[in-house]
Order: sequence, then structure tokens, then C-alpha cells
Amino acid sequence: LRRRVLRGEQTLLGIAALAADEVQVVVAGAIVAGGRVLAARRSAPASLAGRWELPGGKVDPGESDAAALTRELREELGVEVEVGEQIGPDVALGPRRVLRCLRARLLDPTRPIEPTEHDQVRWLTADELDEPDWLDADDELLPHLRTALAAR
Ligand code: DCM
Repeated sequence: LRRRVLRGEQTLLGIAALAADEVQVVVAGAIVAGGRVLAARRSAPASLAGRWELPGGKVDPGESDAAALTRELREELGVEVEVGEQIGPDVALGPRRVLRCLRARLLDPTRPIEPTEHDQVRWLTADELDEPDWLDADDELLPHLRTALAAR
């Protein structure tokens, strides 16, 4: 794990030297409700299917991070959210791509989650965060998610 994190840090140093429009940001939502965070299991591509992530997707050119996350969560889960602060650091996904986790609050917490691209969703307490088989980048955010869950 330590070697992977260090490699990620070196990649991030490289990314810091790039102009903003040369970096692809992937936003992911930490949807927190009732002391739990929503995890979603990928169904595609085959190489990632079965692994868990914080739902989200790529920011389009000219789009804000918050607008992109709002759009992605509406498309993927059928929910409306208010986007809050970043949780944890940007995590390198590749030489020009980072994962950025943002807090997302459900506008209507009673409305059921209706996943269109994931085959399972799960609400996790802080104690359950380690249970899913997370994507590598999401796994690095877990300590920060745990702190965010404890905060409220
Ligand atoms: N990704 C990730 N963690 C997330 C969301 C996405 O590591 N929480 C990665 C998986 C893909 C890329 O970002 O390599 C783009 O995601 P998507 O295929 O959902 O657009």
C-alpha cells in the first residue's frame, strides 16, 4: 500500500505542473445521510465490474465540478443533491487524471436510490467502510471518509 501511495504522490506532483485544462478531473460523491455513506458497485467495464466506488464521473470541458457531480448522480442514481466541500486530497488516477471526492447531500432523503449503471448500492457506517472491494483510488479516500462521517 505504501508503495502505491508514494507512486500516487509522485504522479500528483507531475499533475501539479500541468495547466488546469490538461487535467481530467473525475468527481465522486460522498453522499452522507444518517451517519452512513453510499457506496455503489460497478457493472462495467469488465475490468472494474464487481468493485465498489463513490459514484460520479468525468467533468466535461467548461463544466464546474459541482455541476458535473450533480449531473452524474442524477443520471446514475436518480437523485438530486447539493454539493459541498472536498473530502480528502485529489487522488491520481493516471498521469493526467485525478479523482476528486466532494460531499453531496440528498435534497430528498426519502426518495429511493435508483441505480442505472451500478448493480448494487449499499449504505456504510464508518465501521463498515473497509468491507467492500473498493477501486484503488477510492480506497485511498477511506480515512478521510471516516473522518467526514465522524464529523456529523
Ligand atoms: N473512477 C474511480 N473512482 C470513482 C469513479 C471513477 O477510480 N469513484 C475511475 C474509473 C474510471 C474513470 O474514473 O477509470 C472514469 O469513470 P467512469 O468510467 O465512471 O466515467
